Amino acid sequence: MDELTRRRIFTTALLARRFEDRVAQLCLTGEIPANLHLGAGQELAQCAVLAALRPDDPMLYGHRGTAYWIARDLPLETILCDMAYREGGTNRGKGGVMHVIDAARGILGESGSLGGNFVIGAGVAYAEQRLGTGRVCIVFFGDGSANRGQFHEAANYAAVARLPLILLCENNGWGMSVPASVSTSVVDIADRAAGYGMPGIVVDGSDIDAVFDTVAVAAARARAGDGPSLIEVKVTRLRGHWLGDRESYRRGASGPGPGAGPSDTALVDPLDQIDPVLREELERGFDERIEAAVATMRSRPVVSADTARESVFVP
Ligand SMILES: Cc1ncc(C[n+]2csc(CCOP(=O)(O)OP(=O)(O)O)c2C)c(N)n1
Ligand SMILES: [Mg+2]
Repeated sequence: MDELTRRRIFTTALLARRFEDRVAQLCLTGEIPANLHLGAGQELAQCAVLAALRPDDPMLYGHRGTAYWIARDLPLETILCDMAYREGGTNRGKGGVMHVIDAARGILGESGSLGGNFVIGAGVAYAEQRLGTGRVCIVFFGDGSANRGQFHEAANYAAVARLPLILLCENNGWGMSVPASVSTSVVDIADRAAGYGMPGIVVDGSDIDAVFDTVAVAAARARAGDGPSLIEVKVTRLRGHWLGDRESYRRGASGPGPGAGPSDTALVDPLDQIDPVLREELERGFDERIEAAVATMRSRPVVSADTARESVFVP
């Protein structure tokens, strides 16, 4: 990876962290009525993954964080307008935090019903293959979501049809308050790839070189017509499942506690690997950018109920 790419990955991940901290404040004061799933701890891996792909490769993202969109250069004010249900969002403010969609940037959305992404992603990959675009579709999902039935359907068909698809699991060891050890049959989700005849690779999410290289290999393979890959990135969820999560299951004696899932004391922030002097340089101007975006969001009207029937497809 060249130094420019490394800087971009660091900058995007740092911006996502700072931005989400500000969004969290706006949620707590009620200005943004979002059910926010903080990406803290997972941003660096997400940004390294996307840096290894082309900017127009279609992606179905997971629900954790905003780095996916920031990495695709979606303006912060657009994201805020989506979250605050205001005009100026990608969906004219109708989608909220879960449904940010910008097809030109390859941002195709997510399925609020976990698992939907797998089959939609396989369909997108099928379309790219048929159209001969050379694009690779990536589907981000969590370890908990890997237990959905659609994972099986999509993985099997993608392998059979040699679809240009990357299944990218962000394994943070948790599905809400449930540790992976009591919900998932394998320690490494990537082991499941063998059952579908595709490569399955485990990679440390804090090692951005390893993440970047692994995704680059999978993308080259997909573009060459050799089919899908399953990549499992081991990541740390530094915060609760969502903003309002008190995490008693992590801290209290009643929860699964250390051993079953990541314990509080074991948590290491991947952003701490960035040299403090470099970090300060990269973060310069962040607060001004974020506050300008907040001001723009506040200046936009809340989406009117009168528009509710627009853009609705009725056969
Ligand atoms: C079909 C379905 N079941 C349950 C939920 C509620 N839900 C939202 S996030 C989540 C946890 C998912 O865990 P994981 O896939 O590991 O992602 P993480 O939150 O850890 O990033 C659950 C159960 C949902 N959205 N859809
Ligand atoms: Mg998880």
